[in-house]
Amino acid sequence: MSSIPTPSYPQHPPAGGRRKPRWAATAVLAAAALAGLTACSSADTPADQADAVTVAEPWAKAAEDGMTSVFAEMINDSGDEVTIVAASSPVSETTELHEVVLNAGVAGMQEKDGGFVVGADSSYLLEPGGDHLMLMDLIEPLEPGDDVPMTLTFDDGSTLRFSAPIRDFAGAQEDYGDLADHEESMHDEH
Ligand SMILES: [Cu+2]
Repeated sequence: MSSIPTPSYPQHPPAGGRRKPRWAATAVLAAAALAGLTACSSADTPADQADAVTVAEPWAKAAEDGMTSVFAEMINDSGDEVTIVAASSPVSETTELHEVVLNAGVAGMQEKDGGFVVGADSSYLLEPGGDHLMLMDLIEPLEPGDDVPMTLTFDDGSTLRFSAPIRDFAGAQEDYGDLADHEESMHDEH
């Protein structure tokens, strides 16, 4: 390890990758995760991802049973990217982070790979026809006028709670035409 071979292609020198190898970034992330786990008081951890995010204009689509969606704008006021990796609610058996994708021209839903990444000083919109929080296997009907308690979990382990008022929503029915298929396929996996 005392000598470094001369690069065969000096016109293509190794770029930033050599100075900041991938494992260094991983180590930093691991350290951040540990810090998040050991420091439980939010007052002591201003760097918590949850503390950087404000949830604006949340709402949930009214539903009798089955599955429905929660929408909001998530605003990141910090200079660092944050990632929402999970969500939960007491009104549903499971909650997933979904995106809408086209499969052979047909809109369908699937879990968002890697979660919802909110860039530094940016916002991330959850809206009908786009990304959303999917409440699956509702435990109780969601009636307009009530609120849905939601919890978001970030990849540093921090959590953010908010309430989503329930609204009737008649738009974007084309999205919900796929819900039956989606629900069936989800149940098939169980
Ligand atoms: Cu969905």
